[in-house]
Amino acid sequence: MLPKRLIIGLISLCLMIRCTGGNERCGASIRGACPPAWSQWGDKCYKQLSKNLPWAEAKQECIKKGSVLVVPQSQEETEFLQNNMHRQFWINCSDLQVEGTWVCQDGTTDVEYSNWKTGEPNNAKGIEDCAVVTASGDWNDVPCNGDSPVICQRPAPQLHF
Ligand SMILES: [Ca+2]
Ligand SMILES: [Ca+2]
Repeated sequence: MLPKRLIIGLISLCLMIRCTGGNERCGASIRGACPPAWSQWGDKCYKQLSKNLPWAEAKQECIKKGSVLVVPQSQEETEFLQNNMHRQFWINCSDLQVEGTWVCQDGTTDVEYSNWKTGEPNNAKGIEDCAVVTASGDWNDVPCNGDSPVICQRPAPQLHF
């Protein structure tokens, strides 16, 4: 049996390898640290809600769970969500404030990544102000009042040292 001190030393070493060095505050996400029923990918936890909702309700339900409506930031993240949750789902992007000006938020921070389908967003019939990931993985603007699957995201718990 390995001495306890050695085991703790090895665990600390594994965590420190994830650090960027110097005096910078650094974090390491803990594998399997998401709350029960939440799935982890990288440093985020995700949960699909049991029913489909309109966009504004979807956003509210995620906030109630201490999370935000998902907004995937890469093709890899999109594929994880499509393969493990649902092919199509709301994302935290809308042009409700100013028509044609799309705002995508990761929590309360605006994000730049987008993956619009060719020809989208097209504001069809003048009533499309909320965005979904489509079955093909790219984005489309659709009416906000339709029901779509909902995935919430929250940061995975971090160790800071
Ligand atoms: Ca619009
Ligand atoms: Ca559209």
